[in-house]
Amino acid sequence: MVQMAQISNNHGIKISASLMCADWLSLGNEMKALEAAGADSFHVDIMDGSFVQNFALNFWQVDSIRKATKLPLHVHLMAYEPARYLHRLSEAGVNTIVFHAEGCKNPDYALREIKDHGINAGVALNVETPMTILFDCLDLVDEILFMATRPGDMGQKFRPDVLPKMSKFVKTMKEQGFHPEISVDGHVGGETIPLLAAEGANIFIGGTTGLFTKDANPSNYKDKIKSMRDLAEKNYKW
Ligand code: S6P
Ligand code: MG
Repeated sequence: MVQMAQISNNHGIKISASLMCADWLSLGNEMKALEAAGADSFHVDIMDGSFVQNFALNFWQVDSIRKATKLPLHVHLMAYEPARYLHRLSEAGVNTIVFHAEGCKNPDYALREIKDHGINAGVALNVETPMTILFDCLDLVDEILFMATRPGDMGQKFRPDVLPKMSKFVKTMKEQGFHPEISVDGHVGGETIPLLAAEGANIFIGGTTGLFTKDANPSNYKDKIKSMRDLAEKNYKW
């Protein structure tokens, strides 16, 4: 039975650590340190090499990651026809699947499939993608992920045009009485978090800009997560 997205103001600020950007030669230690430092979830990027010209994590790695933590796994699926991957991701025990609307002929169907597996369902939008792509299925969306860079890579420049896009979207959501979680991925850090939180974002994906910075190591993850969270809490508006 599909659950409809609820109207709620209580999502809370969440900081999700993007594992693609962690030190893969010591991933177990990285995950322990991030968990102890207060990360709310692990962001798991999955790419098909076609929707984006890159590969990130695979199913076996997700299985291992699942065994290593009780924190929620927040999957960002950058792939054509995402419904093909849902069953396997469900077996791996992930908590949220966010897929790209641009790679999907029928977002409505994919959202229902995810929810039927008991998993939170989200849709990611590239900066260029019009919101109208979602208008038939807003009631099914638990989360909207706004890309603030091009999907497929870390370490890119921030796209400021994501801000008016979020603003327009939030206005529409309010008019229609929906309040999905709003996440942002790409160049999320000290300079951008205040702007994104002010547009209604409550989930911040920590990559090379805000969390896995050049000076990052397990002993300073706590300070980095705290400073991301403080900035978000101070500036959050809905
Ligand atoms: C990129 C991917 C992201 C990155 C990370 C980038 O396609 O979806 O999740 O792992 O978030 O962060 P940054 O700060 O390097 O842009
Ligand atoms: Mg991502």
